[in-house]
Amino acid sequence: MSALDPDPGPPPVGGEAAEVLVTIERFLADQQPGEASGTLTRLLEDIALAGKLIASRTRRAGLTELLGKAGVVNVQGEDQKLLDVYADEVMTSLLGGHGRVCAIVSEEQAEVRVLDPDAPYVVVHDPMDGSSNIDANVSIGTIFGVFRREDPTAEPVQTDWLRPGRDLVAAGYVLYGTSTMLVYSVGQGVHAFTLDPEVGEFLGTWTDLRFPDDAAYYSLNFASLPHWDSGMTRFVEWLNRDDTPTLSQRYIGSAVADFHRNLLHGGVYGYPGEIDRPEGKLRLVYEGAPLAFLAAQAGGRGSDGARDLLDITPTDLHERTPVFLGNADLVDQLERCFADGE
Ligand code: AHM
Ligand code: MG
Repeated sequence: MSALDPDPGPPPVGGEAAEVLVTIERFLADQQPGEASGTLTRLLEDIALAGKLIASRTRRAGLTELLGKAGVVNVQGEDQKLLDVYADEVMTSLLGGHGRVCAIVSEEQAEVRVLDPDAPYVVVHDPMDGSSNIDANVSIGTIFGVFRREDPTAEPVQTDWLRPGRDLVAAGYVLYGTSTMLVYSVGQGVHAFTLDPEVGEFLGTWTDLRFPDDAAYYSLNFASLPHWDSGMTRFVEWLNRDDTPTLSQRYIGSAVADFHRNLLHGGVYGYPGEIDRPEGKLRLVYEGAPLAFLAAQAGGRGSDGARDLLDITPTDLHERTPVFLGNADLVDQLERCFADGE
């Protein structure tokens, strides 16, 4: 798609094609005309700009020796790739200094960074999700969530960022795939924009995305099957209960990309807890909660297997949780499979 050829093609089953050619900036402004200061709109525009910069660097990664490791280990004990570091720096530098973002929580930083103590919003983000896929030229993404502080005049406190996903006022992701797409919600449906590299703008592609009723995929890393407990085993049996399964299996290993495909085609993504690692791998604050917010806005759900991910109040910035995201009926079924063993 380009600005000169604005037809985004047939919409996914659960969405509508954007009716007019619109930039993300114009769409945001039109969508929230009542927002007194426009601060949240500006903040989301800053994230869109960060997405463009990261997309540009991602496209040239193989040429600029950005592939490979930065030589440091992040707070999760994982190798940081150079693109992780770059994406983290871009997000921080674009979000700070405008009086909009009080504090930022990042997968790549051990501590919360207070940018502007008097500002009204807190941003949580995974600047480069799926980074183990970078070397192989596989889709990766930036996940973000936005909280509004209850009292911006007060000193920033832990409860400004250790909050349940239900308190998010916005969430989204930028997916660096075959094209770059920004998908977001401010609590009024889920909208998707595609970066036109020729004009450098995110252009409206689909509005009001909804998980289609007939799900196509489930996304699980079956290498971990021996480590899953009986609830997961029951769910896998249920998924494959017929001779002719209705769902096909797809697993990219970039949560944001797996989520995006399942949002368009219907399905469920899961990173379960394991017997020796019941907390799983993914992080609640900047992976599970923002994606669960989007899932709910698209008619789906997020769960840790027993609780709605949006209802969990984190006690630690980097808290891990089992994560299941997708069509509501599939997530409901998964919870039943876990509950059956209790
Ligand atoms: P990351 O944030 O360090 O990239 O880790 C999270 C990623 C998810 O995007 C993905 O679903 C998962 O880790 C893949 O893990 P595994 O290789 O164990 O299946
Ligand atoms: Mg991640």
